[in-house]
Parts: sequence; structure tokens; C-alpha cells
Amino acid sequence: MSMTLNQRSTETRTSATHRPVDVQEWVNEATALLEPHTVVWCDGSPEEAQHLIDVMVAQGTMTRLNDDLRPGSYLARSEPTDVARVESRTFICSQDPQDAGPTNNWEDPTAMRETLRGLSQGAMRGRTLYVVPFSMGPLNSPMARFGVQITDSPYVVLSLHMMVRVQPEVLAGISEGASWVKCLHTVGAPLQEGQGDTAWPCNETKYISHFPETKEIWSFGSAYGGNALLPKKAFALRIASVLAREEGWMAEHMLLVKITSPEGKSYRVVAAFPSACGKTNFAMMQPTLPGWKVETLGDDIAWLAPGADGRLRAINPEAGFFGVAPGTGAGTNPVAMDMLSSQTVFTNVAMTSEGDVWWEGMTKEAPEGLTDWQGQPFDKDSGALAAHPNARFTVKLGACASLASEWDDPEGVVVDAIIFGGRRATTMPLVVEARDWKHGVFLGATMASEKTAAAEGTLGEVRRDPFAMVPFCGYNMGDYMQNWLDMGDRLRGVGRMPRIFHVNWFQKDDDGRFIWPGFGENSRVVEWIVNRLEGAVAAEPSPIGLLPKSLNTEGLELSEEALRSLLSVSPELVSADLDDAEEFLAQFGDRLPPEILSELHATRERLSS
Ligand code: OXD
Ligand code: MN
Repeated sequence: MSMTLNQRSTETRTSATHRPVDVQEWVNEATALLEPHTVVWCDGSPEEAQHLIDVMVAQGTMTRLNDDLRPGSYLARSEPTDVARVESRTFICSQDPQDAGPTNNWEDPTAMRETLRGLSQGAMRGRTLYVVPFSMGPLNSPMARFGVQITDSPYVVLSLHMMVRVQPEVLAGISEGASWVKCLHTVGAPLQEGQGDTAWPCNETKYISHFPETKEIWSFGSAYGGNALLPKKAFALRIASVLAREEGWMAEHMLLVKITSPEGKSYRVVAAFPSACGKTNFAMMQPTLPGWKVETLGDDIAWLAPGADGRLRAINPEAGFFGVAPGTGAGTNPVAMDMLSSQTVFTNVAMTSEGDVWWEGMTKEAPEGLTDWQGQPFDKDSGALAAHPNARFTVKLGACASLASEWDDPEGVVVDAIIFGGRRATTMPLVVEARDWKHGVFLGATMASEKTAAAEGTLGEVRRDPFAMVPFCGYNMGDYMQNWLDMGDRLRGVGRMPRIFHVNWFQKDDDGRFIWPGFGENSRVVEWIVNRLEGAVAAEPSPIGLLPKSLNTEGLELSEEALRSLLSVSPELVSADLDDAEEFLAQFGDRLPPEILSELHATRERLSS
């Protein structure tokens, strides 16, 4: 379908009387700048979703998959230049560069606005400007926050329908005074009169800019993932982390699960891992240990705040999953495979000759007759990948069979344990418990992981990624570490604080093979963690924290030597790691809380004694 510039019109789906004055003013300003052909206020309804789908199928953005094999599901193919978050084009525009800190790209807010205004002039010509009001978290939750995204991408609007709570009630809440975050997005591809559209409009120039002081997001040029689905990384992490610090809570890159032991006791656990380290697999874990149950509350982001009883509580601000497809299969994540059986939008996966989807790791062998993620016939023997390594699925939380009943509870859930983790071939044991909150914050502050495909960069390279938040913290990470320490002080008075652990599923042997089987077998580590929470097992002190004295490995083929490697620490490797961590931490200068350095020095002392 080619769209042509004709008379500007305004389409309405929500009644104009419920539009908050400040939102309307912002939309007017954006309309004047971006010059869209049409303005649509979205309501998140199934009719609206169907309309968006029709538009995208007609335009070639999405293809309907075989309705017998994948009912109600679609495949989108992006431009090969627009396939992942671009951290190099992500900016924190605080007044003072120190407030963005050394791990963020900083740009002066006034200069950035000028740049974006210049780029955005007429950027929506020939397109529809969608106004999407949404809530992060259950609408009536004290922890919920509202936002409105403006976008010219129907793919983004449809994704938001699945990822967040798009509801007109949000506008009523804003009219009554609720604060909200402005999320302005354009793909930056205006259409000239008579010009046909492309399947995935975007711009070579990309900016994902955040204004922490005014709590605004302005994204230009990309339609992919976190660059464009602004409620996710841009709002729920970068801007929310700023809000959280101001208001005394925490916005974290964490999954959230409910774990039930064979005795029927339940615990709620959050876990922070860098991108594509298996958070979705953990969130949907099918324990191999009999009697254990893991239920899903969230797979990517958790907001944590002390509740009325003073205990730390958490919600998942999202309402859907935007997960990495490759590596997901019946063996690794059967719950996800079931969840993706219908009503799913797939992006950049391969398509089978029957009109179904496929990606590396879904089955051992690629089926014959595949079309690759770029729409080309796939040659199995070429060594190329059929699906892009950052290919994604988008689906609503409700599709997940292991979803916990508390997922929509406005009060959230009490957090019993916090887990940090990374992808480390060596150095970090399978599991270690922090000595106390402060030491736990140190473990989070010195987290590291090998790079994956969720962002651009060299695969496999080890990168320090404190709390898995380096790409997602909207302010100076030294101050962020202080916020964690402050939370400890706030919670300490109440008695039961969450306990902190660090796990590493990814240790490799000398031949480069993973030592630990992972996935459902991770329930063995979960069992140890729960045993520690219940005070049922003693632990072995080590320089880096408390190690298991033993682990339930019954039924596993794991040599003595392998187990020893998993549950011990090498003083040489830890020592080298501390040197590297110290160098990394030094960049925060006087913004680094002194407690972090004293924990580092204490670890060194334990190593040498
Ligand atoms: C994600 C990421 O998409 O972390 O969740 O990159
Ligand atoms: Mn993530």
C-alpha cells in the first residue's frame, strides 16, 4: 500500500473530552513539528490491534503465518541495519555530565533538543501519528507509573498493546493529576507526495535520548526493540531509575519469580542478568527436582519498593514478553514454546515452507526450504544463520502457562531473595551467597558478563555490567550504587531483608564446554538458595562469600572435579578479577560510595589470609 500526502485529518478513537490538557498540548506541539498526515489516539482495543495488523500486512511490514500452525501470529522483518538496541546512539542528557556518569553517553539537553528538533521537522510527513497512553504496572498500583508514547510506527503500537497496559483510563488518571512520562518516537522516514512506503521505514541516523531532569524520552530513527518500544528500557529502566532514586525505590533489570518448595512454602525472587543470559528461561524454569515449582511474574524488569510493612516488594511493570527467540526450544524452555504457539508477533526469525517460524535452537536441524530472516532462501550449508541472533518474540503475559496468579496484584509481592548473575567462563562459582546486604551490593557492583547479541558489539568479550544496569541506568552509576546501599539502610530496621546471591550457569571446562547443564537443573541451585533462606543448611565461607558445602546433584552426570570447579574459587582468578573491578570502579571517582571500595579491600584481605 502506498500512502500519499493529502489533506491532514484527525481520526479519533477515544473521546476528546477525556484528553488531559497537558497531553493534548504536547500532542499539538509534536504535530506541528512532525507534520503527520493523521493523528490517532489509541485505546488498546482488539479492534485497534486488528486495524494496525491490516495496515502492516498491506504494507509488507508483517506477514501472517500459517493459521493452522501458528494461529493469530505474524512475522515482521526489519531492515538489516535496524536489528538491536544501539547503545552507541543512546544518550543521557542531564544538565551536568557528571550526573550521567562515565558509563553513559552524555549530551547537553539544550543541544540535543536542537538536534532532534532539526531532524524531526516534518519527519512524519505522509504518516500517522499515534498517541498511546499506557500504564507501567497495574493501573491501581501505588507502584504504577503512567506514560504516553507518540509514534509513527504501527509495529511499535501493536507491540505496546502486548508489552504494556494500553488503556484510555490512563488519560483519566492524568487528567486527575497523575504524573506521566513523555515518550516521543519517530522512525524518521517522511514520505514524499506519491512516494510508496518501505516495509520497515527507519533512518540511518539514530538517537535514543533521555532527559532525566524533565523525565522525557525522545527517540529518532529506529523501529526496533528498546530503541523504539520506549516504555521498556527507556522508561521502565532509564527514566524510572531516576524517579526511583528521587522517590526512594529501585527500577531494576530483573526477572521476578515465585518459587514453591515441595513442602509448599513460597518465596519470591528477583534476578538480574545482562541481556540474553537466559532471564526468560529462568523466569519459566521447569525444575527437574521433584516437587519444586517456579511460577513466572516477569522476565526482564522489576520495580522494587518498601511496602507499608517496610518489607521490599516488587512488581513487573510490563504486561508482555519481548524475548530473544534463538536458543528457545522444547528442551531449553518448553513453557515459552507453548506460549508462542499462537497470538505472537515474531521479528527477524526464519520462515518455513509451510508458513511457520524457525530459529536456531528451536530444533536441532534446520528444516528444508527455509526463508531466512532477510526474506532470502536459506542455504543450510552456507554457515549463515537463518534467524538473526537478536530475533524476538512479542507476546502477552497472559499467554504464559506458568504465570503466577499475583502478576496483576497492585501491591506486588514481597521479595525474599535477590540474585545477580553473569556469563563467565571462569572465576565465578555456580552460586555464592553474599555475607550481608553491603557485600551483596558489592557483588552487584562488580558483576561482569560476556557480551551477547542484544546490543551491537563484539560477542564474547567480558564487560563489567554492575547490576546488569550499565546500558539502562539513567544517571551516574556511582550514585546508583549509593541508592542500593540506602535501600539496605531503609530495610534493615524491619528485620527481614532479602538475602543476596550471585550465580553463574556458564562456567566452561578446558575444552570450552559448559560444565553445568543449566535450565531446569538450575532448580538444584534454587533448592540451595531456599535452604539458606530457611536456615536449613550451613555454608562454607570463602573470600568472595558463602559457598555451598554440598549440592543436590543426584541423577546428574557430573564428575567430582567438575563439581569442585563449580563450587570453589581460584584465588588467582579472583585476585585478577578484583584488580579489573577496581580499575572499572575507579572511573566513578568521588561518586563511588566508599563502602564499595571497603568491600573490595576486605575481599582482598580474605584472599591473602
Ligand atoms: C532486552 C535486553 O531486550 O536486555 O531485554 O536487551
Ligand atoms: Mn533486558
